[in-house]
Amino acid sequence: MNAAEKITRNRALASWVEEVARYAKPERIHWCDGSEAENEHLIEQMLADGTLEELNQKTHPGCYLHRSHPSDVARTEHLTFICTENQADTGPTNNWMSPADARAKVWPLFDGAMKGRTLYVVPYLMGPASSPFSKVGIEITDSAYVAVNMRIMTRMGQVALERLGDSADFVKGLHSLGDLSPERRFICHFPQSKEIWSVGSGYGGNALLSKKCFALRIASTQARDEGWLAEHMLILGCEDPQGKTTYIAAAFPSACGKTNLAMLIPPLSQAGYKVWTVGDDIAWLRPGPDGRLWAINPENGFFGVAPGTNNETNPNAMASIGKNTIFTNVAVTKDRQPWWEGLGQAPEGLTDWRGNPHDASKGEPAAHPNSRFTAPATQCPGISPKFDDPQGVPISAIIFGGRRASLVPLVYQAFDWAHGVLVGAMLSSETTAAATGKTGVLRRDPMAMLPFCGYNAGDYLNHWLRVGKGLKHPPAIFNVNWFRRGPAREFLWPGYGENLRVLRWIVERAAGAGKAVETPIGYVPTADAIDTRGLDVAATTMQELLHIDAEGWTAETRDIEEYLHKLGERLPAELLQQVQRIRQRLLAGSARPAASVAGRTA
Ligand code: SAT
Ligand code: MN
Repeated sequence: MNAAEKITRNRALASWVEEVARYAKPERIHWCDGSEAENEHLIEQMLADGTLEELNQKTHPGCYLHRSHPSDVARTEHLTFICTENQADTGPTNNWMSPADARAKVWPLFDGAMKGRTLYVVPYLMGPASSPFSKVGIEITDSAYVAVNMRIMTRMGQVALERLGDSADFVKGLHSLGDLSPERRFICHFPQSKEIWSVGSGYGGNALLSKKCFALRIASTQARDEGWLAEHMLILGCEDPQGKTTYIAAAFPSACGKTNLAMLIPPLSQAGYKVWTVGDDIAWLRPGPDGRLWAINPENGFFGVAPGTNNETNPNAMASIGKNTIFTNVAVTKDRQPWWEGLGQAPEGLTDWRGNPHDASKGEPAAHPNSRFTAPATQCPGISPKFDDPQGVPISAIIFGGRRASLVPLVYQAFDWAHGVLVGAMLSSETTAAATGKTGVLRRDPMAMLPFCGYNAGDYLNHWLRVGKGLKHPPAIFNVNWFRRGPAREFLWPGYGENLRVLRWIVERAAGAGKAVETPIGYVPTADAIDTRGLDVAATTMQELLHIDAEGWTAETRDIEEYLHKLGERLPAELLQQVQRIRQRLLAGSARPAASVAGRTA
């Protein structure tokens, strides 16, 4: 019995662990305390059994490589279910399974699943240790790899058990690798009883149940019931040369540079500005007693995509992953350094993500396109001093963004919260080859929550409207598009660090200043509102980037209307009215300079 087990006088927890153990029949049970010694022991054990390989300890101290089963390399949305009694509560955007069917079909897969294995009890806390908004989860898993990843991604061990005390209020996550067969792979969520069952996968969001399963799918239903929002958003603080920091939350579908934005380093031309990272993936947002929206990052680490990460695109991510990081499915160099596409010319003697000598002539990447790093958030040089603040940070602006080659301008501001909810609901992105094999296919992804909202999408959008109505000082809402292209498919906007110039306009607008033109779709910066000094972007290109094409937008409103109808009967009528109002304005062809938005306070 170790210290963690000893402090558990929690009856609900102890009896659940016993019940699972009786059924899954592990060889032994280990209660994780989250200590350094325990971590070292687990790593040693995984080095011995081949689950982990050591990386170059001189260049990458404390870093290890894991290779997943080749059929288990990403989250599997089609095997992910929300289990509610009533299918309508799950809604049209989620896969549904009745709790009875889950019991009949999925529960038996845990029968004896842990034979010969260790059952790890992983207590974890989502949110800062002393925050009243943090929540406890317990993951039972038969994967030591999951246990050590959870130690990076969450506040894991003793700290969570202490917080839990003898309360029965925790999210129960049951995970087994099973036989890793996609035929017997399921990820089931029970919002009613706050349970998660995951079997047949050891990868990422399928197995680290704190992340998408708890902090988004289960938490979104808790947030609906308790009056807050659990969102797929980064959180950053933008500090100006006077030392004033404005906090922004931002939602992007995958492959839109979310991690890069969260860790942005201002270019030299923007000296005096600084971006602080509070979170890179998930935000829990609550109305505060002051009428503002306050955010915490429930996570404690980054589970980021490796390919494309380098010292140009994201130096802070590179610094974050220099030590104490677990790499999954990356390639390795001859001297055992992690390697992926985007780090320059492939060196001689690479080993690919499957562990085979890399043959560059085949044209296949050496690292898996979804290869990942798991790194402690505190290793990020730009980590916010408010990262551990129990109250979180006050959010002045919310950004939605997608990858759109045309139509959607570089940035625009919603007229008000309700219009902003529509802007979020309209979020869409063109797929990249890496993700789907098809490029340029438009995928609608409301609030970037399509695979992560744990309940009916119509109810969800209603809940957003309701939360806004209760805020005396709602954040201003914006849409950005870093990915507009010119006639030769070239990007019109340089992106990366230069996105700070757009953030500056957003910060100004959120404070009730900043110059804008009122267009039918929202407020767009005036030609001179975004600082382009020192930037190699022609005035005509800026015009193009900020232009609103009435015809194209009219077609877009029809498309979005059609999409919203697919979200079913529970869709708020208010959003359809919003779309119609935009179309009327487009037809009337209005475009006039706007004063700053009344009533916004910083
Ligand atoms: O695998 S995760 O769900 O954690 C990351 C992602 O796919 O977005
Ligand atoms: Mn994500």
